[in-house]
Amino acid sequence: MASLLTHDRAAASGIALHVEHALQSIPFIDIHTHLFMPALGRLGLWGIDELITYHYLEAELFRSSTLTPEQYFAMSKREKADAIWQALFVDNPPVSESTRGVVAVLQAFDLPTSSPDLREARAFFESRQLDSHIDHVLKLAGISEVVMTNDPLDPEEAPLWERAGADRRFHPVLRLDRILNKWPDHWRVLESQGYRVDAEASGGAIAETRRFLADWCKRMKPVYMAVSLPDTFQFPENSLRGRLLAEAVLPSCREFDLPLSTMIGPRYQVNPRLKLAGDGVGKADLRAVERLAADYPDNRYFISVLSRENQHELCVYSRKFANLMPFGCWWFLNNPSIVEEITRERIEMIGTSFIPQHSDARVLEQVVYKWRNTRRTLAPILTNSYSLLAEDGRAVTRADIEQDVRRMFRTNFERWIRRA
Ligand code: RAT
Ligand code: ZN
Repeated sequence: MASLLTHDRAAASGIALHVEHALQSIPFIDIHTHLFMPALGRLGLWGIDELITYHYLEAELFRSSTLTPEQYFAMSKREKADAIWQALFVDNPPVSESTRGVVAVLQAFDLPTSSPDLREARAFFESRQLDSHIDHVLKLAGISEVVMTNDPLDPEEAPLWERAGADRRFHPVLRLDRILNKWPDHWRVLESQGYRVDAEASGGAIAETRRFLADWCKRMKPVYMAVSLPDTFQFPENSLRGRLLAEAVLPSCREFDLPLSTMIGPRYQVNPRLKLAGDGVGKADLRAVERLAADYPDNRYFISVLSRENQHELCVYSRKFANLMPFGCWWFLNNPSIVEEITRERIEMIGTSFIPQHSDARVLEQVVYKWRNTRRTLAPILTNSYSLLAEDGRAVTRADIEQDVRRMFRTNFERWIRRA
């Protein structure tokens, strides 16, 4: 009854309309994706076969098909897409979040959503020119720019940065997973680029790693540095990762005035047969975040945690440490029911001082459905917050609502990267 009343009052006072208008008219910044600017060539994925073979859908395939992962991964991209289309879109109605997303993309481009094969969709995407297609997709998604994930130790990507210029639609990010999580497999790549490092990251290797980070900051001009960390992550820690983080990465972030994005919680490769789709999730010990925030007050952190069970704790830590910026409902959390729960909790505990969502898109057109879903889930949550506030005695104006939406989806990010 109470919520119905709140809803009616919201409608009557125009709150719902103002919220809807703000969400639709303010262009958002997508602060974490796996998309690439065209200057980085074939790294950027787009089109129907990539959309259908997204690893979120690959994980679902084996639940509705008798194909084994080995049979599937031996197929060509087109055969894979056909197999997934058949199992998840033809044989079954596509009701899961990731399958429904594909349907929303097809609809956005006026393509058939229930055809027996992908012929028409393939012809459509083949007819698109990438550069103008990107502009069109960003417009459809209501975003002005996206943030990339750029790995200086990726042998395919690194050489492309020698000549890649800036693109106002795509911001670079220096991703550190190979350095921090897989040093033993990758230190030789640093060595081959002329840095005097060794397997133990001993002695001068820390200073050389800082020199490596500095060179890449100058080359790439990243808006932040980033790393994904396992559910078992501990800090401080007398380990390779612990030392590299404390002695190389955090000082470099301070030197270049860059935030560090820490994404904590995957259990890597719980099922290696599924390759990219084989990671799981575990509850992390957020005392590590407490130490990062408390012991390094001059560092700023974007922070996302993958486990649903860690969300409340992250809000509490954010109330204690203003150098933490919670962001996104990441990966397995990006479902309306969970996004709703997390976002309500965050608003109740830290107001609008967080970034509600990022897309994590790996395929260009995914931003269309992911941002549409975010707006759809956020509208009633914000409306409800303002209605409660009005009931308690403070009416909000359209300008207030616009300021909040702009703050959450633009300025919190721009301030953190020192652009506002
Ligand atoms: O959501 C994803 O696509 C994951 O595979 C990860 O890439 C994650 O987003 C990450 O950035 O590590
Ligand atoms: Zn990601």
